[in-house]
Amino acid sequence: MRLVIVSNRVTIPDRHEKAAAGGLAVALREALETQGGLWFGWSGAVVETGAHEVRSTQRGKVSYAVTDLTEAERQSYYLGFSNRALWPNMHYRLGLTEFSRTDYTGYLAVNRRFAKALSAMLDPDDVVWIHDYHLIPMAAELRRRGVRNRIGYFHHIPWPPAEVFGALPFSATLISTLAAYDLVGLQTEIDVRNLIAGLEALCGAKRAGDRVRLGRRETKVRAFPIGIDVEAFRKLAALSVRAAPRPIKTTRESLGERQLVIGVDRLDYSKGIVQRLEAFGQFLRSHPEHSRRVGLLQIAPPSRSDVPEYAELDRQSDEVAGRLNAALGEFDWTPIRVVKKAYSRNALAGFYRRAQVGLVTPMRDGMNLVAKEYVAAQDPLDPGVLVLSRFAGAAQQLGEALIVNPYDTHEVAEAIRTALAMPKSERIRRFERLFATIASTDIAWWTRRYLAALSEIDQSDAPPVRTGPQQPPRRKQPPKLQLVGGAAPNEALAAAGAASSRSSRR
Ligand code: ADQ
Repeated sequence: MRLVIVSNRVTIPDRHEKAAAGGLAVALREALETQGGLWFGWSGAVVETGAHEVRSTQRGKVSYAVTDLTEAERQSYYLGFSNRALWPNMHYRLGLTEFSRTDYTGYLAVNRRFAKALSAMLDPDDVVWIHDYHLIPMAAELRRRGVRNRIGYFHHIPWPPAEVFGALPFSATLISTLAAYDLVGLQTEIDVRNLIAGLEALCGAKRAGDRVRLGRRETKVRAFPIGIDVEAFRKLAALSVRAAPRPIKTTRESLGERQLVIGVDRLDYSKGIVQRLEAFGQFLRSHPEHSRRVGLLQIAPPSRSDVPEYAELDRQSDEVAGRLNAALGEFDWTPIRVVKKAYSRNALAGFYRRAQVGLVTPMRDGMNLVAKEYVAAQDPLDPGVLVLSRFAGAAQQLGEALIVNPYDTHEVAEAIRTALAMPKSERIRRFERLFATIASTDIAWWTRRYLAALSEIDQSDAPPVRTGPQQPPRRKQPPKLQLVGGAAPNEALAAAGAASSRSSRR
C-alpha cells in the first residue's frame, strides 16, 4: 500500500539535506519514507503561461511530483479564493472576506487540473491524503474521474460555524464536496461540531455517530489535534544552553538580567500580533515597576505580502510598536522589538528557552504549533509560563497554560504580570502537565492515528462520484443559498451529485 500526500506547496528536499527538527513537512516525509510514497502539489514556481507539465524527482523511497502555477492561477486559486476568501472566512473574519467569482472559478480549475494529473499517477491500492483548504474539492474531482481509492483530508485551520461559513458564496457547493472523502480530519472537537452542523444546515446531510451521510456516501469526521516533534525540539533547546547559536548569545548579552516575553508568528491578522503589542503596552502602563526589567521580542516574518490585508498589517504593527516604544521606552531601553525574519529551528528553540513568558494570543487558530514548541523548549527545573488564547485549538489540550481572551487587552496584560510573578513550584507543576500532554500527542502520534483511521475505513461499498463541484453559473444575480436544516438538498447537493468531496495547504 503506497501513501500519496497532496499539499498546496511541495518542497523537494536537497539530496544531502539533514532533516530539520520537528515540523509537519518532516513528519509527512517520514511517513512517506516508512512505506514508500508520492508527494504531489505546487512547486512554488509561477510561470507566464500554462505548460502544466508535471516534473517528478526521486529521493530514496519517496517520489515528488510537482507542477507550476500560471500567474493567473496564483492570483485566483492561491492569493484570491484560498487566501482572501477561505482563510478569513474560516478564521471567523467576515469583514475581511473578499469573494470573487473569477477567483472561485480559478480555484476549482486548479483543483480539477491537479486531480487530472494525480489520477494518472495513482495505483488502485494507493491511500491518498490531501491537506488543507486550498484543495477542498480535489477528492470530488478525483472521484469524478473514477478514482475509488481511500481518500482522506486534513483541515489545518479552524472550521467556522455554519452561519459564518454559509456567508461565503457557493459555501453549500464547497462543503458538500467533502462527502467525496472517506475521512475528514479537523484539529478540535469544536471544528468537528461546526463542520457537521454546516453539512446538515447547508446541504441536508444526516449524521450517524462520527459519520455523515450525504446522498449515498458516508464520510467519517473526526478530530486529530496536530502535534510537534517534542523530543527533537527539547533536545535543540537544551543544546542552545551549552552551545548557543549566535542570535541567542547576542540576545542574552543585550538582555542582561532582564526578563523576556516572546511572540513568534507568521505576520498574519489571525495571530493577533497588533492586539498583543497593545496588551504589552497596557501591561507596562498598569505596572510601571516592570519598566526596564522586561522586554517583548516579537518575531514575525511577513507572509502573503501580495494580499493587501497583509501589507496593511505589516504597516500597522510597525506603527503600533513605534508608538508604544516612543511612549514607554527610555533612552537606554526599548520595550518592544519586532523582528521580521525567519530563524532556524535551533535559534527559535533557544529564544523560547530564554523567554520567561511565551505569549501566544491568536484571535483564532486551527491549533498553533508555537504554543507546543514553547513548552517543549523549557527547562524542566525552571520553566517559563505559556499565556495562551482560548481561541487557539491548542487551548483545548493545554488547559494548564494561562488561558486568555485576546480581545481583552487588560486580561492579557494581567496574565503577563501573573506569569512573570509565578512561583517556581507552580511553574513546574503547570509545565509538567503541559509537557506530558504534548509528548503523548506528538507529530508521530498524529500521523499514525490519522493514517490508522483512514486505513480502517471499509469503503468497498462506497459508490463512485459522478459529478464534481459546480462552476459558478453565468447569471448575474447570486445563486440562492438555502439554509436547509435537513430538508431537500439545495443547489450544492444537486451540483455535487449523490456523493463527492474536496481539500489543501499554505
Ligand atoms: P500556521 O498558521 O503557519 O499553521 P503555526 O501552527 O503556529 O501556524 O505554525 C507556524 C510554524 O512556523 C511553527 O512551527 C513556527 O515555529 C514556525 N515559525 C513561525 N515564525 C517563524 C520564524 N520567524 N522563523 C522560523 N520559523 C517560524 C497552520 C494553522 C495552525 C496549525 C498548523 C499545523 O494556521 O493553526 O497549527 O497549520 O496544522
